Amino acid sequence: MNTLGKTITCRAAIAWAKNSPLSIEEVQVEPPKSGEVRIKMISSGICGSDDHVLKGELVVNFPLIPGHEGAGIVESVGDGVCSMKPGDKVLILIIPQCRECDACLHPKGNFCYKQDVLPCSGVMLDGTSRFSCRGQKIYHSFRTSSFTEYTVVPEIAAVKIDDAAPMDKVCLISCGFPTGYGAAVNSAKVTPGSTCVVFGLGGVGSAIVMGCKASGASRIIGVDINEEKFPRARALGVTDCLNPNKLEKPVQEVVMEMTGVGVDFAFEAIGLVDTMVAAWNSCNNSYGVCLIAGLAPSDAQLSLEAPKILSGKTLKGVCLGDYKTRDCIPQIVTDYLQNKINIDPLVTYQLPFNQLHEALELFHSGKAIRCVLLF
Ligand code: PAD
Ligand code: ZN
Repeated sequence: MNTLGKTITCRAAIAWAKNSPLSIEEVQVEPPKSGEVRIKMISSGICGSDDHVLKGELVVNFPLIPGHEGAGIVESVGDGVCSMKPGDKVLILIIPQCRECDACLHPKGNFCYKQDVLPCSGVMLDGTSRFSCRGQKIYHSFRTSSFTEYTVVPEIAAVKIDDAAPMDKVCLISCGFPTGYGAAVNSAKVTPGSTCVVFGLGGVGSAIVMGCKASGASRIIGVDINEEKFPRARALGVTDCLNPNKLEKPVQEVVMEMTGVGVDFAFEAIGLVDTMVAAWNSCNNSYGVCLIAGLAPSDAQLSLEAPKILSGKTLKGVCLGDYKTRDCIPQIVTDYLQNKINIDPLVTYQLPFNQLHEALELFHSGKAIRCVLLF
């Protein structure tokens, strides 16, 4: 059936309100407008950021179609789109790259001004939505909704990848993998022989562990309250596992005792203020580097002992591994195809889209590092 220029009716998951169970509904997906692309989704991961959206920890507009960690095939393109064409394999990007704003033009910046995470408007760049259900407007999630058979995203929030990419897995290279791996290898630049601590051993934290290991870290301490995460974390390179709920002292004190001087590199991949503070306080006072990848609730404030800033350690936030997304993500896919990196250990489950609730259960129980939905 030729769908070009026509509204497509397909299945999508809708969150009608915060904390309400997702329901799979028939939705209408309008054709892409100028500068947009419509994509047939092939796979989508379930990321911690989606969970923050569904729980209302991030301020967003409902109803919305969640998901952002997606891989698909371009169905059609709007006027002026020249970086991809129908039939191309693409990843969608929660952090776009417009190549025009201050962040994109800066050699280090990657938090493109056209992102829709902080804050989340839920609409396309022209202020309107491409989704509706029974006549009601449905909002987008980060301009990248992926829990749907078809989505529309701005051209700058998608990137063409190698034709040989296995589409049932590479969705993780759209967000979780580069976020974590890049935090270690690109942002922190973890050094050989260093000591690291990773708070949160989910999808992002596991990719951080992989990056620390690949960088030659000699000790990687993994922290999680769900001990189901520990066997897989050890297989990825974690040398010591800590469950803060089973410790007699605050976890940062235990990390200090274990290392004597504090770690060289601490990473937070949970999104909680307390674990951000614990990561900061686990670092060596003089040269430690603390990287925050977790996304805290919209109204959260971070409070640190101000005098201790003076001693020299570094606090840095990191989004999408500090990669300029359209420039760097395709190369990560190619590196995967050339066996330079391996995302396979992160893909612990793959389920068809109609088993979305089972997939969410695997996510919430912590049984999955990443559970991938297949469309
Ligand atoms: P995830 O749910 O797969 O992993 C979170 C892990 O944290 C789980 O293993 C939990 O058991 C563990 N955890 C929860 N609470 C605690 C606690 N109090 N102490 C210790 N461990 C705990 O999520 P994820 O890995 O997909 O995402 C992690 C965070 O990273 C989340 O805040 C998400 O929004 C953020 C994120 N940031 C970026 C970015 O670019 N900075 C990209 C993608 C995700
Ligand atoms: Zn994500």
